[in-house]
Amino acid sequence: MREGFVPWPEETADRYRAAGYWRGRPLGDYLHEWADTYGDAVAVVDGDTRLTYRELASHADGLAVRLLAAGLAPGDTMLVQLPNGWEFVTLTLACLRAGIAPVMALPAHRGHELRYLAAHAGVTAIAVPDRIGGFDHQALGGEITEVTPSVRMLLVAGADVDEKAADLRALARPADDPAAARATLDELAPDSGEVAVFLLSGGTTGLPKLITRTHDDYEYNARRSAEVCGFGPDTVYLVALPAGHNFPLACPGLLGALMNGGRVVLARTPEPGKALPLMAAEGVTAAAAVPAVAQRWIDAVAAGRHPAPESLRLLQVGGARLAPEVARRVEPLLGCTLQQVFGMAEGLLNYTRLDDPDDVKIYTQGRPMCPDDEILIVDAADEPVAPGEMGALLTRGPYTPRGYYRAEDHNARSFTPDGWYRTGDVVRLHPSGNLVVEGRSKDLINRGGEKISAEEVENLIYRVPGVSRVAAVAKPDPDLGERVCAVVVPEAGHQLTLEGIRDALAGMEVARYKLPEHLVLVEELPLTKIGKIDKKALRDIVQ
Ligand code: J2J
Repeated sequence: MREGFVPWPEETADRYRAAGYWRGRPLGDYLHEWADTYGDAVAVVDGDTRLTYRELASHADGLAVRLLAAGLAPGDTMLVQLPNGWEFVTLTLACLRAGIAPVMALPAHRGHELRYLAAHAGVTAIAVPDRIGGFDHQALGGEITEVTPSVRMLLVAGADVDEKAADLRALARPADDPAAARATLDELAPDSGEVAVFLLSGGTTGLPKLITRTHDDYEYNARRSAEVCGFGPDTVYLVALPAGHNFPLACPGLLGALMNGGRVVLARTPEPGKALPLMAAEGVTAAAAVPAVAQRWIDAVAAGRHPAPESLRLLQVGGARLAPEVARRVEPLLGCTLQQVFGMAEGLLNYTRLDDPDDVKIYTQGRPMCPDDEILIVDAADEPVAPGEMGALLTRGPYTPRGYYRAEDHNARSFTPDGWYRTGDVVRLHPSGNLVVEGRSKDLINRGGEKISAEEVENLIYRVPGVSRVAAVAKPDPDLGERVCAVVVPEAGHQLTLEGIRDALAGMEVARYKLPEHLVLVEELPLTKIGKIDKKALRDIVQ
């Protein structure tokens, strides 16, 4: 077992195996089973590129054996920062085949995030695109390769690959001897209890935490989600959110679609002008969106800019609070079933069911997908609240890990001694048995589903000259739900501006979505009785 991974207790693991949640097979093991079952059906659509199930398996095998031939080994870790495209899907499957665990970075991440992730996970390889828009990801990948001693390989997906890098597209073709490649990979198959992928935590700490998802737990995550969502061979699933997010990856996501012989359609952007015509052209039946995206799709249809895609049957919405006024418009305007999803990369998934009554679909965030998901709603003393009262949500279950990777101190705070994960969400039980998310106790900003740690932003702003004290808080926003607001006490004689702070952070190579979008200058920060910064008072000030 990988050092730094926190296992489930043995008796609990036995129970999950006996109940059939954990099947004891690594995820990569399923690839050829899918290819044998669905053969020439199209598995992946990315612009003009279409891969059948057979092609997907042979490309992934070819890539996997070439990665191993280049010196990577089972048990290695790879930092993956790729946009939504066939290369992402093929590389992820190749990694699963070879027992290399991808660390799912976002295309929006920059040097600040990537350097830390590469070092913390001790990655041996980095995969990036050549460029996206004006940004040279290849150059940044090269810099990180140089400063991270463990990195042995830089893979670049694109038309313009430097000599120093390996050309991902060229490596992702069938092996010279497919049968031998398959046999080698079958032989090397990792144990199903090993880490299959590392997801990034929404994070409340100064630095993002890595979430270990094993082959056993992640396979169940996608399989059970697909069951709840009714995925089958006729499913055409749109990946419009960044594919490395848990939601579009495995809830049921692209993995859930592939497990069932469905088709995965990759969109580079969720913009209505691109995503809605793509859905119509490809006959998309199911899609996942954050509320901000769902709202834009609904508005575009309501304004007559695009027709609702006729094929769409299911819209999953999650990642942030969905206002009932928006929820109510989904079915009439988009002509599909709304499913609310209250999920987390740390595990627990709550879904409203497809046949739930309207008031459940509109006013609740669903219920756990697994009979063995345990939930507790507790007060400040960790005592259960009365049914229907608000409280902090704790959870354990067959796809909720017992700790973050290499984060002992933090784990002591985020998990109880009995292994309950403290979600940081404040919820209440609806009479229907579903959960309603009422708020959160964790200190983060949820910007259109993208989670930003207040502490991380504060630490960065403290490095800006002229800042005496700072607190980052969420400012409510009609489009994104929340945006980052920096409340700053300037040092005497310093003129601070929002632009100046944003430029300073951009200079530290911080992902753009984390930069503050509002600035409030104050003479002092309000404190609680015990002398901590009073975030609640600040949120009231910046409303
Ligand atoms: C309110 N808050 C929500 C919801 C998540 C599916 C869907 C979402 C995520 C995700 C995910 C919410 N209403 N419907 O991984 O597989 C907030 C909560 C939660 C946090 C988790 C998936 N759905 N949230 O958003 O790891 O605060 O996962 O704890 O990014 O998002 O964030 P994340």
